[in-house]
Amino acid sequence: MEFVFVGRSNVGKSSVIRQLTGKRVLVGRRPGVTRKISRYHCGKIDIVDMPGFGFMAGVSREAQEHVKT
Ligand SMILES: Nc1nc2c(ncn2[C@@H]2O[C@H](COP(=O)(O)OP(=O)(O)O)[C@@H](O)[C@H]2O)c(=O)[nH]1
Ligand SMILES: [Mg+2]
Repeated sequence: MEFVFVGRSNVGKSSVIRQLTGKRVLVGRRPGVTRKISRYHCGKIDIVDMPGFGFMAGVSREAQEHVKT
């Protein structure tokens, strides 16, 4: 089974995944910390962390377009 966390940037997706899994999930105060799809194996469940939709601080326009794609 797979749970995919999607939503706007900086709303706490990665923080929730960190709490749920106890793994070292990268979280940050600025939007745009999660830029790649990350998969965390938890027994029979896979939790997937996605980059957020919307503004990313300090990320080039080109890189933002890449994330969106
Ligand atoms: N006040 C408050 N801040 C939170 C909460 N959850 C996460 N944050 C903070 O929101 C910021 C963004 O969190 P992050 O998990 O990286 O968001 P993501 O971009 O959706 O993955 C970080 O500074 C977190 O510490 C919460 O429940 N309450
Ligand atoms: Mg994140």
